[in-house]
Amino acid sequence: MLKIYGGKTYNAVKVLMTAEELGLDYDYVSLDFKKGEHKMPEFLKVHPLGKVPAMEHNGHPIFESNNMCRYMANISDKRLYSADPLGAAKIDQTVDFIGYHIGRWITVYFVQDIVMKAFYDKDPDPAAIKEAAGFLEAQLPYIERLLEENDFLCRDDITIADPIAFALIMAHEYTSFDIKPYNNICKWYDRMKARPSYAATMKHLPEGYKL
Ligand SMILES: N[C@@H](CCC(=O)N[C@@H](CS)C(=O)NCC(=O)O)C(=O)O
Repeated sequence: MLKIYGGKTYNAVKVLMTAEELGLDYDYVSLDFKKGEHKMPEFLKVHPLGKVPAMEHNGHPIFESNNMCRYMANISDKRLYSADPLGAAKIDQTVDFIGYHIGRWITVYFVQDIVMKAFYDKDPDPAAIKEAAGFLEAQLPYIERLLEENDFLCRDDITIADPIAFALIMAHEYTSFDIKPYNNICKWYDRMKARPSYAATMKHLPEGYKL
């Protein structure tokens, strides 16, 4: 029994898309941040700090989106991961690079272009966007090169790194983040978006990332 808790956040999209790719049977609960549903005592038993996404598998609470994706791949047939330590390290290296570098700066676009308006009625800070754009200009060419070598980020088939990156890069549809200069990333993005897992995931977020 797998229960996934999410909301309007890219971290939930990573997890839902991975579950869909793996063909897992799950129940989905969407928590409304504006109503504070993620801070209710029941949910704090699943995530002690009241953050989403999180999940319960056979009664065990698990959180941190990348960890959740990896866990789901491990309890499945490992098709999206690797049973070999070196293969797993190569996938984790891409997952970590995306999270600690690319994702760290794409998050600035989410915060400045979406969250500031929705929660604080503030305009984006151009200096913060400029800084994020500068770091992404240095980092995205590496992702572009990975996609020169393979159709997906780690090999010619999908791994957990792809939905994890896709959910973040999806920001370009809702913010001023632009992927047009990166031809391979654009083609990979379209390939990911055409997968049935994307349509199934977005049924849970009918308005996408709009808050
Ligand atoms: N590193 C965590 C991030 C979790 C997180 O910060 N979630 C945000 C939404 S993207 C949240 O729940 N924020 C509400 C809060 O912290 O009160 C992950 O990857 O799952």
